[in-house]
Amino acid sequence: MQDVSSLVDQAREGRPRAVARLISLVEGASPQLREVMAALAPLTGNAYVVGLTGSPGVGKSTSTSALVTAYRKQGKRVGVLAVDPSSPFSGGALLGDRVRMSEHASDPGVYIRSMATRGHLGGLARSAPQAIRVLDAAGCDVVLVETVGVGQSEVEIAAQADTSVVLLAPGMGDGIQAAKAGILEIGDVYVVNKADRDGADATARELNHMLGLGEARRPGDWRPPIVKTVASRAEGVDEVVEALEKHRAWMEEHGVLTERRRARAAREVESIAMTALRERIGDLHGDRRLDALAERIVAGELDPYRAADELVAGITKG
Ligand SMILES: Nc1nc2c(ncn2[C@@H]2O[C@H](COP(=O)(O)OP(=O)(O)O)[C@@H](O)[C@H]2O)c(=O)[nH]1
Ligand SMILES: [Mg+2]
Repeated sequence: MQDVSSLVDQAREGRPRAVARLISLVEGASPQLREVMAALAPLTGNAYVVGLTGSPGVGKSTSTSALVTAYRKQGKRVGVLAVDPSSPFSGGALLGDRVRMSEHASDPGVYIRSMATRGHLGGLARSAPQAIRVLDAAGCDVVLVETVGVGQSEVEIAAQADTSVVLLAPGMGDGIQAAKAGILEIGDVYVVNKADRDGADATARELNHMLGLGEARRPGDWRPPIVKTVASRAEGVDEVVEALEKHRAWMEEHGVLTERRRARAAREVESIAMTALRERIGDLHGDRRLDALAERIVAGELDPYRAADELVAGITKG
């Protein structure tokens, strides 16, 4: 067992090993999870969390790396969480990410963490916010979360950000894919990357059209901008940073940032509580209380709804 408070102190001093250790503790079902979360709580709420999502190969890691450079120029401390459910732990995508992030590897103002999974997305969706909290508590001003935006859980992870950036690239059939995965609903900023390739303008136009279709905006509503970039040459990245700053300012002005964080926290509590309840109810299989209720139903003394009420009341009393 490790001393959590000294780990937290070290993480706040910017020691990468302490940050890594804390993330490992909150990732798994560590017995120290609760202690870590309690220690982190008062230290969080400062980091601006930006999610980057899009199909594999669209340029998320390249863009993330370019954004890190841009934020470092502003003197900000940056955390990067690369969540890649599509690749096994030692697989190609994360390895590629590491190469694309390698220029930041020796920068003490940057902390980079990959989270991979072998098909356990639900768990990742649950542990990503805890990892974000560790980076926040460790003093990161900005946390960039890269996820592949192809499925519901990935979109869930992306939705844990304050601002969601959706990336597309020309000629990847992205428009249709994006609509399918529902990422057209979550984008606050859209990036058409690989603008050095043919079709970037057409992709931007198509996207603009698709975004406009569902439009029922009132004055003062946020209209997601579309920014064209060549991430591999860092072109357009300053415009992305500018769009992020505008979105953040808009959220603060309209109380949206607090509202989003509150909604996120509520979902998180709900999910933890539901898991706890499900575990307790799971424990009831073969439980005498359940058997007794079942007998009374069979005997016509009780209906199943009343029985369920009694059961839930019994469980929540502890
Ligand atoms: N031509 C071109 N290639 C790019 C651009 N951005 C990234 N790439 C390349 O696209 C490939 C996938 O990039 P990566 O950042 O790993 O995509 P990810 O899977 O979304 O993280 C890499 O070979 C990058 O070098 C760009 O703006 N233009
Ligand atoms: Mg990547």
